[in-house]
Amino acid sequence: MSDSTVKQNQDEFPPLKNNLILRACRGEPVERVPIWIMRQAGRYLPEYLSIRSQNSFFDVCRTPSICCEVTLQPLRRFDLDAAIIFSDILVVPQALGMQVDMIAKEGPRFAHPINVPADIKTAIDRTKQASVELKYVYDAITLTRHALDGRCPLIGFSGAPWTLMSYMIEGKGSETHSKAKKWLYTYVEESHDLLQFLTHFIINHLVEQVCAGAQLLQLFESHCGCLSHDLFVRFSLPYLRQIAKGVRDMLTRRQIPFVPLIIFAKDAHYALDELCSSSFDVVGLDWSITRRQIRTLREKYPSVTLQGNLDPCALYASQNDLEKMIKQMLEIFGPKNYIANLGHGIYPDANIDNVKHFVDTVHRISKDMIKHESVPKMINANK
Ligand code: 1CP
Repeated sequence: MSDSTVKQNQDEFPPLKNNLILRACRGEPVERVPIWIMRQAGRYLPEYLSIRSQNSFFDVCRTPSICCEVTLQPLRRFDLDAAIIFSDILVVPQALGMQVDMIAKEGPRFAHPINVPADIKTAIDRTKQASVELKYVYDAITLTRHALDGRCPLIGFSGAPWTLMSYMIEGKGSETHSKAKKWLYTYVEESHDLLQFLTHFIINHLVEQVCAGAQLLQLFESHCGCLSHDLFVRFSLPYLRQIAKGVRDMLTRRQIPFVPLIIFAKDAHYALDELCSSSFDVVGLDWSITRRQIRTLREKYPSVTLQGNLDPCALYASQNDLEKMIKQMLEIFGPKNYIANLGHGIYPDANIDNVKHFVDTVHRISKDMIKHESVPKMINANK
């Protein structure tokens, strides 16, 4: 897409009616805390399951009209402050030529995972371009941005290099990721080469999503739980940083103003300092991060917006207990520089009434907190 076409497209989208989440990302005042839910479009919704009963997972991803419908489904039920485009992190290895299937009750499965570095040559085609191979994602984003009619911002996303590399080697989900970790100890140079290649592809994929209409970006580094701090610092963090800088530089060149970048590095409890000082606007925290850690981050990095981190299983609790947990969460994070979310994706058996209660309670309690916080200031101003 040429720079002038991009600019023209951006001007044609309907005006935004709810920019709470963008303000929270910039640290600006909000009247209530914005909330969205990781995996908010998906298997806990009967209307999603009904579409899935007639379409394969990747057909949903590849058909912009269905993709748009599925993205909007949770917004019809809940007062969410952002939509996230329906897609998957594994569309990237697919775009590079790897066959990935979604197996019912099992999850993703690669037909031919990479075992040794020599496999890379046949497994992935380095000439592939995101703008061509993943055009269906960008078409879905443009369609959805129009269909949203400015109701709330649309989030684009990608998997981060280490998470994608580990799937490409393991070929499916794994507890230990020991096959992929073996590469980090035995094929150090080849690992960096693959991570670097993925980094460039991901930067293009994220920038294309913004050009198509995405207003925020989230990077999922889901497989930090199997890394030591040392491995994280060597094989994940440098590429996360490159992506943040690369996306910003490329957007600046295309004259697109500020797009907030969210990093969600699951189980990276050992690297919160590095994440908060790595030029992402928002750091997503998983549900295992403790209240003490959150308080420390707030003191050390007051300008970083935090996102999270209710345990997805808290949605199984009674509404009374859920409300107590939400109140506690809002008190610890505080209502500013904060985006409420779960601390990982919602589970397929989540209680839908409780999801609604989660969203509405975050809005209600935070509105109250903010109103009462501003009273003393108003009294002062009147003096
Ligand atoms: O049968 C189905 O319908 C498949 C279920 C499903 C869904 C709804 C999968 C399979 N992916 C998705 C959509 C999806 N995946 C979204 C968009 C929807 C939304 O958020 O509303 C997003 C952002 C993802 C991201 C994703 N996919 C991640 C990162 C987040 C995380 O959970 O850490 C990961 C790791 C994946 C891989 C994946 N895709 C699907 C499954 C079951 C998995 C995990 C497999 C595993 O490793 O165990």
